[in-house]
Amino acid sequence: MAGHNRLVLILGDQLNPKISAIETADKATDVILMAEVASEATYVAHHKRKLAFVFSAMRHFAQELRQSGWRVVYTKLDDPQNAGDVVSEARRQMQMLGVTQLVVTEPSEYRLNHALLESDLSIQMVDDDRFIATHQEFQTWADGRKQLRMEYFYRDMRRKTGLLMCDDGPQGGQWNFDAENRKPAKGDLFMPSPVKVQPDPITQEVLELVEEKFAKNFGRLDGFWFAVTRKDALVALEHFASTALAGFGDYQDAMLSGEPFLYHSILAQYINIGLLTPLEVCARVERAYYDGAAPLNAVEGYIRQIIGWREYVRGIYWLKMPDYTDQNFLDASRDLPLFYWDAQTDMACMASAIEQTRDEAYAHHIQRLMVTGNFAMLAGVDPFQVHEWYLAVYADAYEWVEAPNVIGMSQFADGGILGSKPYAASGNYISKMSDYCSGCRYDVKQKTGENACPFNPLYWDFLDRNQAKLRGNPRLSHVFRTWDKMDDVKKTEYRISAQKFLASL
Ligand code: FAD
Ligand code: DLZ
Ligand code: SF4
Repeated sequence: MAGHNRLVLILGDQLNPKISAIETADKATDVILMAEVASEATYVAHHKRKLAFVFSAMRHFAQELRQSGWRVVYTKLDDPQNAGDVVSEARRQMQMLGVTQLVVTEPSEYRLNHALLESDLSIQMVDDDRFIATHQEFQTWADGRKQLRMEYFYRDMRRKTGLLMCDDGPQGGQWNFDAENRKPAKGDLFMPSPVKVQPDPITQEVLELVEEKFAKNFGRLDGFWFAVTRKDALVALEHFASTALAGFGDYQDAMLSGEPFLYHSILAQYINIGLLTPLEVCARVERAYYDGAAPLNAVEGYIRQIIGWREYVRGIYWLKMPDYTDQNFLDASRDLPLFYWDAQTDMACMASAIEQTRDEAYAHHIQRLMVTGNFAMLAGVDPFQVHEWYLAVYADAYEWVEAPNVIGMSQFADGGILGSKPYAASGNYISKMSDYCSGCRYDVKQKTGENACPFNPLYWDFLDRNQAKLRGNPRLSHVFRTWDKMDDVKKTEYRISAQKFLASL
């Protein structure tokens, strides 16, 4: 096939018409390659909904590219000629087209980035300019700092983007309004719901493919409602900005039974595969503040999650890979309990978060951090197994964002690179921020014994077990003081209750 200069590879999380690889390409001479490949579909046992979401969004994106005049080669998962992995499929297509040069926007995960760079293909890898900070900028920011803390990085990102900035500094005179956030929610609140899209024939075909080829994977496909095009993802953004954003700050950390979404945006899966860009999301949210449609605490809090946390975790990932996912600072070695897959546990908070994860491929931040994540850390589960679970079960999960959140923030397995102390909490925190405890067989007020909330003895047992590594942490000095003041009988009761519970897992 003479006349084609280069093959432009577009990966499943690069579905934006302005992605840098496409910006460097020429419609007249270059061909775009998109491929559904077994290696990407199986490097962890992804949730069925995540697979269907990615494949359907890829197929829709290929159709849009063709409609706008690009020549697109698209390999479906069940194509008998499919080479099975990204590098081999690119090589096969390059040979068929007689093309010697491959162009790709840098893959977001180390694994694939490395596989492409180590391959025998002639590759032009271009920066992913969807992110606000370049690798070099993050490296420069991190160089020479004793501690990497998100808050200071975030301020630089505010200055760089100009979001919520006025001539004399940050809007409202403060960088961060979290003191006004984090209220518990009541069941009778008005509850916005995300926009739900009816599957079209392309999505239907993909749903059947996933049901057939990934029947044993975790998760439910029925009721699939994710947007799979940029157009519908923009509708979802608009809907969030006009219905839920105003309550985002107040109820950011709240949890309610039967309410999986609360005032969250449910946009991460769209942002992470390119249907929306982080900056356009922030610009829309900022407009809501200037229009008087949402208060500053909500808007600043939301923008911080994206230009602060999202960029910061990506920076840490690329700074610390390839070793980051093997970190195990607390030497935790327990196997992930089976109930992370079947939700068969009497702990109402855990059952609720896991059932919702199975049904929606979604749980919000506090469920991920303070329920399933907190439990795994307190119980001493092997952080790599926890990491693989999170990478598999959420529709928005890609290693560059998942691993720092799991290994660093939630399991403290990096020993404090990402966060300054472990997010460990007893049942009291969950009771304060949710209504789960009223429907639980355990009693959150009981500290030890058969009916005590398991988070209570596990919390103290965790601190006791890990004293040698955690005692020196200044942010934990007050909890160790409380532990030290406890009499030996009480301490033994905590230890025995925790051991009995762990033995029952
Ligand atoms: P909202 O609550 O509406 O937040 C707005 C946006 O901010 C999100 O869409 C996301 O883009 C960004 N954001 C918020 N918090 C974070 C954060 N800590 N890190 C990076 N971005 C953030 N996020 C992922 O995108 N993929 C993951 O695989 C992932 N795994 C996580 C694992 C654990 C243990 C924890 C504690 C957090 C994880 N997060 C992950 C971060 C966060 O929980 C999700 O981004 C969020 O729940 C997605 O839902 P939402 O779009 O409704 O977010
Ligand atoms: C997540 C995913 C899945 C399930 N399948 C594919 C695929 O078949 N083809 C593809 O190009 N991308 C897929 N993706 C997204 C990739 O895993 C993602 O682009 C890389 O992990 C980024 O390094
Ligand atoms: Fe969870 Fe404990 Fe409350 Fe039960 S009592 S819902 S286990 S925090």
